Amino acid sequence: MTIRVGLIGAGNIGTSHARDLELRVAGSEISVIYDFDEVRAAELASELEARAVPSYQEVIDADDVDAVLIASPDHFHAEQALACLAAGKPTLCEKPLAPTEDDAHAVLDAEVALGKQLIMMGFMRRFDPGYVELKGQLGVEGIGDPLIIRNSHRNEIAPYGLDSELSITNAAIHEIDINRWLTDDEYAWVEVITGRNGPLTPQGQHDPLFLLLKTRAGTIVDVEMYVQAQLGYEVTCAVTGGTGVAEMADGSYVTTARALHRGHRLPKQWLGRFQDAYRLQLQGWITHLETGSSIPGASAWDGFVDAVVATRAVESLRSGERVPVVLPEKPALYV
Ligand code: ISE
Repeated sequence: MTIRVGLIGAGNIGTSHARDLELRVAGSEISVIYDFDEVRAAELASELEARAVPSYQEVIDADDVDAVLIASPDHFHAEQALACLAAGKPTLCEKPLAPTEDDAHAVLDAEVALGKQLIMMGFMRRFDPGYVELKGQLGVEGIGDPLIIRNSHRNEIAPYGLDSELSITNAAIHEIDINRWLTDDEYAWVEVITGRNGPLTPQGQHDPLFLLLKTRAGTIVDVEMYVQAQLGYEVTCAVTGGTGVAEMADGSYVTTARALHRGHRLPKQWLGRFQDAYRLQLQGWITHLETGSSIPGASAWDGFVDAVVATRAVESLRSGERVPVVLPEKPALYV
């Protein structure tokens, strides 16, 4: 059985997903593609022997599309996810579910009203071998309960131009999600601290940003976001547990030590660092569609909670205050 996937958005990540689905994931192919740039859509369609269509709705409605992959710019995700739910098509939606709580809530409400989980969120770090190993170290058999988790997320240059709020809703949202997943916990509050800017930070913006969060069980989580760091793309996560420490530097790279120097090369951006996570996530999604097993990654509920926390973090960035995180009760559909 081959799952025929329709792609909405043929930019960097959409193109990478499409090639993975066509070439490296078992049981899938790309059948229909939409991009606002018609030439780009047509080129990818001809490379993958798919067809390009002039609107995203035509991707969703196509008879030869069994499932939809949303890889458009962030502010289109909610509208397109709602259209997929209305058509009853399973969907892998790139993160975030929406840049704001209200838009994310609308998608959650629509899926709950449908009574069926059709949306999986593209929080691919949940499939990354480094993070999976880190999570495996937690608990009584490993380093105990997580007490403090320290994260850093650095880009060579801001991928979409520097905007401090986008650093939270587009980028730090990965840490918001992965630390919920690592701890199996929700946050009680978030505070965003700004300080001395880097040499490339434009007037009126803040970079780096420091996010401080505490979970309901009391785990302290911090995130250094530095999106104009120049050094390359680097993501790290270090957990201090009750009885030990587990750290993930850039696990996928070989470390060398010579001439009084220890180090490893850095990728330019995330497609290199997380290529296995993206492929494993896609394979997990396709296998779930083929077998009817439960969603193997982040759900619409996760996408909603992450958007709530990001919205509170943006409020903290604006006000300079610590902001409580309050969530509605988890709908039975996700328990
Ligand atoms: C980008 O949108 C991503 O999703 C990457 O994984 C992230 O590391 C990067 O900072 C974001 O801008």
